[in-house]
Parts: sequence; C-alpha cells; structure tokens
Amino acid sequence: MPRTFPGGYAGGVAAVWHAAPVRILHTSDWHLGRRFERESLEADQRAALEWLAGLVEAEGVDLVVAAGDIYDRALPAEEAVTLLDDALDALRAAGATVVLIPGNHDSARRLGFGARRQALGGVRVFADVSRPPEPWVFEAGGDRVAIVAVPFLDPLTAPPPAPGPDGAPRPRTHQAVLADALAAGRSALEPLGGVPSLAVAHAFVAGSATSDSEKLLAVGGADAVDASVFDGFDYVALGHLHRPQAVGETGRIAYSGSLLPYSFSEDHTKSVRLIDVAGGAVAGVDEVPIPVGRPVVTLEGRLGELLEDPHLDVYLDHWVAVRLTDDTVQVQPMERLRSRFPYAVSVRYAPGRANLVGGRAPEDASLEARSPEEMVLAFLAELREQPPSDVDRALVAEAMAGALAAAGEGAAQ
Ligand SMILES: [Mn+2]
Repeated sequence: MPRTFPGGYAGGVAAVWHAAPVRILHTSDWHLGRRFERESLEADQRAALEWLAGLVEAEGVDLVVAAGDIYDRALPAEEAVTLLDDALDALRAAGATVVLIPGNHDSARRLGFGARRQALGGVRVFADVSRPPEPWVFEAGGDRVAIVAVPFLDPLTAPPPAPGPDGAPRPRTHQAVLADALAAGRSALEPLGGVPSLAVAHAFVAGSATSDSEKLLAVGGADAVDASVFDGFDYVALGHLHRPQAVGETGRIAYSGSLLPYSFSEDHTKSVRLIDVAGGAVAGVDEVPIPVGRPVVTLEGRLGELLEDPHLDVYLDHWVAVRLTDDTVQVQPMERLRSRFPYAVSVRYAPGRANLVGGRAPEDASLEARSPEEMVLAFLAELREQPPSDVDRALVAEAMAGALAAAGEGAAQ
C-alpha cells in the first residue's frame, strides 16, 4: 500500500517517475533550536525531520539539499546540534547523500567544522565563504548532476566583488558577491560539457513573498538579488524565504520554504520539493506538503467570544495569537485563553482598544509624550501580560529617581 500523507499527497510520484535515475529533495530553513515565542519546538522539529527521512526512503530520494539556515543561531544550543546530528544519520540511513549550505542565521565556520571528514560519510557541507564555489558532480544510477552550492555570503565579509567592466570597483552588495560566485561556478561547469546543473543559494530574490521571519537579511531593498544571477542553471534550490514559492513562472528557481511555521505570518502549508533529473535534464518538479508541525492562527475578537465561539474549536491545536477588541482591560486574558487554547502564546489588545496600563489607548500617548516611568511600566505590563502592582510602581519610581540622579552627577563632571 502506498504511504499516504495528509494534503492529498499519496506517494504517487514514484509510479509516475519510476524511470528517473536521480531524485533530489529540496528543503531549507530548518532553524534548529528555534523557539516559537517562548515555547520549545524541539519535539516538532524532530518529528518533521523524522518525516523527512521517511519520505526519503519511501520516494527513493538520492540527494537531500538543505539551502541554509540549518540552525537558528550562529551559536546553536546543544539540543539543536544533537537534532542535526540525528537528522543527518537518519537521512543517510534512509539512503540519501546530503548537501548543506549555511544561511544568514548559521555560522559558516561552525557549520563547516569537519566538512572534509563529513564528505567521506556522505554529507557535503559547502561552507567555505573565502573562495568561489567549485561544482561537485553527483552521480546516481548512471545520471549525473553538477551541484554549485554557494554558502550565504555576507557582502561585508565576503571577498570583495570583482571590478566592473570599466575597472571601477562595484559596491559590496549581496547581488554583486552572489553574482560573482555563481559566475565562477558557471564557468567551472563549462568543461563538464552539458551536465545538468543545480545551484544552491540562500538569498532574497526581488519580487518574492516574505513573512515575519526573515528580517535579518534586511528584506525590502538593499539585499535583494535579481533572478538573472541564476541564469543558466537547470534548477535553483533557494533558502531564506519561509513561504514555499517558485520565482518566475517555470518553477526552475524556487524556495522550498521552511520546515515548520516560525512566525504568525506563516499561515500557509509547509512543503518540500522533489526534483527528478533524467536523461540529462530536469524531468519534473513536485511539491510535497509537510504533514507535521503546529499550524498558526491569529484570532481577533472580544475575550468572551473567543472563549466561547464553537467555530474556533479547529484552532485548539494551533499556535494562537490573539488580538483583543474589548474596550476594557480584561483580567488575566492569557491564562483564560490558555484554558481553551493550550497553545496560545501571544495576546495583545487591537490598536485603538484598551491597553494594559490604565485602559488608555496607545495612540493617546505618543512615545515623546510619555515619561520614562510610564514607558517602563508599559513595558512591564506587556511583558507580564498584567498591569503593574503598586509595589512595581514604587520600585520603578525609585529606580528612575536613582538613575536620573546618577545621570545628573555624570553630566556635572
Ligand atoms: Mn535566512
């Protein structure tokens, strides 16, 4: 019986593409070690990676390509390192070779530790940001594909871009350093004589749809690259944007999207891509939904309605963010919401409604008009999701007076 997955995918790809000699799985943005608000995602990430290894085995995947942001942080927690170690073992045991590149969240140096030894064990980590990429030819069942994997290049620390045609220096932008790296990869492909090529990169391609998870690359202008830098490659496996999407209409350049939803703006289905290379060309690309992980939802309404509306039962297993529209401050809203929605992790008052300090709308008090003391109290209230007590007020007043006195002394010196 074929292995079935929710979302309409019934494992039918193998039947259609049975003749395909090289099957590649494109994934990215695992962000191992990431928390959702303050909640651990370790169990969800482990489950998603186990599902991935199961898919590799069921679909006969030869090569898994993870296009950056493997870890969530340059200094990952021990649990995250264990998770990656276990995932790589599971993918290898399922029969795949693995390609990794660091993204902007990873430390290239740390992810690249032991890369030469890892390669002997079937895990290729392309993390050397100091020199142009060299194509690596992967072979399975008589078909070949040349991989040009470019680690995320920070324009400020990567080798400077080559001078322009007029000999003038080019600005240090992500566009320039990535274009140079890919151009080097492209010319190194030429002697291979028409082997199908796959580029791997971590970048924000202009015109793609973002979410709230990608702020570090300064999405929205300076760091965007033009899709033309990927000209000439048969498939481009991208990481960075968390929403699965193709760039342009052919599906040749695509983001697989992240492993799990990592922010409330990611209320779409997560997926991975299967790429088949056969007879010297890309023979097909398919999207496989990821049936693991908690979906996200933002609910807006009055606290009483949110606690009772039976239509909201479908969100009991979601990560829930709440925007309250009550006109008055509610008592312990988070605690009450959690009694119904166990995975509620964020509650705010909708703009223009009661805020948590004294029931005054935020618009009434612009930042300039508020005293430092009010700002600290508002911050405390938001952090703890309850109004400050008299003791809090007294402590803040005392601390402020002390700080102002100290600042006065400092200014006099
Ligand atoms: Mn990224």
